[in-house]
Amino acid sequence: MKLRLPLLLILGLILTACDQAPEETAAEFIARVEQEGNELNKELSAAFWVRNTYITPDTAILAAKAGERGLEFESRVVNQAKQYKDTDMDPQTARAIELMLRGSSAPAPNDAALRAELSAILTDMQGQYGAGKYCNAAGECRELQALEAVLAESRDYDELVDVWQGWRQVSPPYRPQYQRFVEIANQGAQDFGYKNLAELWKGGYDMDSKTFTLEARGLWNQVKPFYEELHCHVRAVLSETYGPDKVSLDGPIPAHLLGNMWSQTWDNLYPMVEPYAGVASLDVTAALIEQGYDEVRMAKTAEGFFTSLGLPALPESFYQNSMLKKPRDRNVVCHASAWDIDNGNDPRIKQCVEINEEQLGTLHHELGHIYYYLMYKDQPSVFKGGAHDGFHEAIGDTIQLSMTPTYLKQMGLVDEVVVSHEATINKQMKLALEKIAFLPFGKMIDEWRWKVFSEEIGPEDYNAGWWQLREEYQGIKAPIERTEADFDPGAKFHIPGNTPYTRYFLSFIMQFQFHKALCEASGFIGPLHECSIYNNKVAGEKLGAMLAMGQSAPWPDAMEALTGQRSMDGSAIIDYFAPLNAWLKEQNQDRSCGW
Ligand code: X8Z
Ligand code: ZN
Repeated sequence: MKLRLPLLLILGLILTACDQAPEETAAEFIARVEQEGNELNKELSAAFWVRNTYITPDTAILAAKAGERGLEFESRVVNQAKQYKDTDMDPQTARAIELMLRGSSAPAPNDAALRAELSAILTDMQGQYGAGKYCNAAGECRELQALEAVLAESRDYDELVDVWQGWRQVSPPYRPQYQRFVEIANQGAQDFGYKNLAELWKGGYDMDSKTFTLEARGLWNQVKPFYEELHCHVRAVLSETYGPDKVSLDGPIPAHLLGNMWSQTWDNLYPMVEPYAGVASLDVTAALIEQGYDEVRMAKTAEGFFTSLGLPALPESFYQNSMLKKPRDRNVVCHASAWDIDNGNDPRIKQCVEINEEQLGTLHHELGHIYYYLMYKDQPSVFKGGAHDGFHEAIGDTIQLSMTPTYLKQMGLVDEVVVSHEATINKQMKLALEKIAFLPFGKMIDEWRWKVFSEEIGPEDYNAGWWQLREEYQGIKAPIERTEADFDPGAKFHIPGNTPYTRYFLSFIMQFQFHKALCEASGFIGPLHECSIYNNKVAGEKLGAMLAMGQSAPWPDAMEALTGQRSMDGSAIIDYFAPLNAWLKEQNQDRSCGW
């Protein structure tokens, strides 16, 4: 009896302690996470950078271990941040807590063994993709970029089939790992309080996930009719080229004929579909080669656009520490990426640069990420990030919209600027094959993943579910029979890499809004496809100010700062392409479109 009272008292005290406010204030908690996070980040980026630029079993061990520590940190931070939810905080602190609660694209489960497994799976899948090669019947082995070049240039139907299916042999080995990844990452999402990983991913846009789903669908519906016109015309040209037995005029297009490994952009078909043959040559690749450009000069050319806007020069370390050239003697992850190492002090890109126009474009894309890092460098870590992930993807692409014939002439990359209706249609066709063709692809990848994460598509239907969406959105089909022994989604970088993809869909819409706003700020009057903001400091200041906000405020604030609008809107991209849209409608007049 004597013992009981004190025991109850102690229990009572413990219970009261748990009821009380957390020991740290939210602001103290955020400051501690900032410091711990910065330390950890340095170590993790070192491990991941080395892994990505040197794929070996040893670097897999180091990266997986580092990833595990990152997940442990994330788990701790999110679970602690939960205590502050719905408590009284100043707006900045509340924003910081809200961002912490979002978790990452592969959220950490509470269970340590699961975290270790998750990290190991992701490291391994990425390595397998990065080291992927296809050896054909003749015993000739090629890596992804060489295979992509065949898709881009060859017009030999059977050779294209061979290379298309050959690359897709990379992914079946990790199909079981992907399935396990889905299980574990869903557990992580649930441990953070989400229904599944799809809900977590859709929760990153300052609105509830249902509203976001509708928002994205609305944007797609805005641009879909234009895509259907482009599809109709390209299909007709392909049918003429390969014959109606290979490309039928009322069905989906065989995926391997579109000039790209994933049929995501079709600009490599430009020579085949050029509306007015020979009017205004746009062959930038030839000029780059002729003038002896190398990787560094290509990067400096891209940097030159950003500095012309009044943005800072890249630090010297950028050129020392980036990987701009594919090493000859080891496996690396060639898919281009930008890295914010050491809090904006050591930004780098990793890209297997080849001397051509597409890669020059990608360099601008990557530098868009780098300039975001540089501009939000002084924000606390929790606010370092794009206003949303689509903003981060849109910056470099926005700049590319200013690479008009006039700009290219100034750079000595085209000979003459032809001003005529025909030249405009040609130029717009080339750009639409990149930007409009991409839209349904940008949309369908995460349609697939959202369904996989919510278990609407089960592991036994991964491939069938994929091709159903490929047909529904893009109007394309596999050139040969596919079965569940294949894992075609896994042959696209962002699936084993677990990078969310809706960001690119949003970016391709928003970059035209950004371009329009920056052109207006620069004082440009005229059709937007003729506007270049090169050298314009007013536009540069406006862009820089938006970048410097990072993710410190909900994205509509950043959108408003740049464009005056508070929403994403497809009318800018549609307006931009008005001349081509009219031209396509005329071409398609007597055709039956759709699939
Ligand atoms: O992955 C990228 C960038 C790196 S963030 C090179 N992009 C997407 C892709 O290649 O699939 C840029 C556009 C779409
Ligand atoms: Zn990017």
